[in-house]
Amino acid sequence: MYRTDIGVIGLAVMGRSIALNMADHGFKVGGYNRSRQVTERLIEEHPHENLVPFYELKELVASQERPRKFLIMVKAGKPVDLVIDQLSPLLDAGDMILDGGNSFFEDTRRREQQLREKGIYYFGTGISGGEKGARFGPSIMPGGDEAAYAHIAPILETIAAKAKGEPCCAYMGPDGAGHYVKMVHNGIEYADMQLIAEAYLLLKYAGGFSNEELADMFARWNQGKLKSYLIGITADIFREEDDFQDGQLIDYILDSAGQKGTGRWTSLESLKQGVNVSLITAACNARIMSNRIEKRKLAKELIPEPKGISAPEKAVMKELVEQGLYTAKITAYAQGFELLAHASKEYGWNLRYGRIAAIFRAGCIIQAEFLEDITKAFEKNPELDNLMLDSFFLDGIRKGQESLREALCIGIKNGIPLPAMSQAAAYIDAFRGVPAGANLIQAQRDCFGAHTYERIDRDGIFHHDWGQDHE
Ligand code: NBP
Repeated sequence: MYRTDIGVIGLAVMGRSIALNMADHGFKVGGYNRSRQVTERLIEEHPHENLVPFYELKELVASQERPRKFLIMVKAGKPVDLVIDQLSPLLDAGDMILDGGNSFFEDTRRREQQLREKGIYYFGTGISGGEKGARFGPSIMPGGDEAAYAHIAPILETIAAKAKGEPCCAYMGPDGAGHYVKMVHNGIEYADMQLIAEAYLLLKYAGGFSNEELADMFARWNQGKLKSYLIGITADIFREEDDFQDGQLIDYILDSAGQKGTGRWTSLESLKQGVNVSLITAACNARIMSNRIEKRKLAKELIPEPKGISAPEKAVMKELVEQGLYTAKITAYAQGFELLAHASKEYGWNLRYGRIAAIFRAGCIIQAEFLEDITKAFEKNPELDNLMLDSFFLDGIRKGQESLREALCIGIKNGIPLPAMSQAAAYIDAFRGVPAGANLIQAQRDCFGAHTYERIDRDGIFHHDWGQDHE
């Protein structure tokens, strides 16, 4: 009988890539997929001495010593429950199931509790990096029982990406913590991508930069403080020639983007937690607006273009957008990490923010130089309320906010939609404590609903008689 170290259940793009990654690192992997032909195709296309196909779950289970380990890589939602229902009756107390898909953290909490009652350890395991990351080194965010983590750590930490020699995988916290961190990672990814798209709009439509100039500029930015996976691929994208005609592919791609839901989950969760993640929400809304293709065409005819203003010369414009983008990026990460801090308290997870930033440094979509600075900020102060209060990021805001505001003025005057950058400026202003207009809102609430109000000159709760007409 062939012995395996771990079973991978679900051999589509992600499961196949992770299974091969494990096999490359010397782990004996059992591969199982609901549809037999997917397993057969994998073995035919990628034969590997450490990867063995199984066509019956009970045989996959029998191939392991206890505690057995299984990584589920199927579509999030009902399929995960169905696989658990088939697998768990075959297991013993102490065995482990890892869900490596993009499951909703509340589902993970429920499954973890149900399986814990049977003595089975369940790990909601966020995996980022897409197909390439999964194949050659993803960022991995496992959440579950801390003591049991020791059994899966050798496999996960070996196959994870490495940043300065350290694995981009670490124990996140109990039950849904790993999937929560992955959800917020994806939310930040939405904001990051939207900010880059807005920088592109500003440079192309107000600044008049060509694709070649943009490619060079992004490649240079990728040497400095904006250095990141997303900036790097964006530089390459601007250079890519079209497959069908002359010119770059970017100019032939439809201006409408989809979403799978993790950004929306982050946004909904933030409202539940009472945390402002306005850049992530703006990024979700920007994709929603981009989908209204026919309505946008119609409204373009109806609403005249603004008169517009001239942008400054290219060297100045480039600098404004670079600084503005960096400043806005700080606010996006500050919001995302604040949401993690609230969730950590709410769910009792004891998340370690510096460690989270550290495992985002390689393997995942938001990997960036910048994350080193986030780790340092949390090392200096593990209880840091908001990244913008750390001296390094505060300095970034101080230096960059004027550029952000100027870039926004140019964009808004020229009718360029900049929802995420606008939210960054609004967040900085709300954060720095300038009048928020809430005195008037208190007055309105007291006027129409007798909701009472508080005063600046004395303690207590007050109600004013606003006159009968307002009742
Ligand atoms: P998909 O999300 O496309 O799911 C396909 C897999 O799910 C196939 O193996 C399929 O089996 C299996 N499956 C389904 Br659908 N229903 C099932 C059921 N009732 N019982 C058993 N298996 C079932 O695969 P993926 O793109 O590899 O992604 C896997 C997970 O990783 C997802 O949660 C995804 O969100 C997440 N993720 C994906 C990426 C990415 O870049 N693609 C990145 C990060 C995370 P079949 O072959 O029999 O239909």
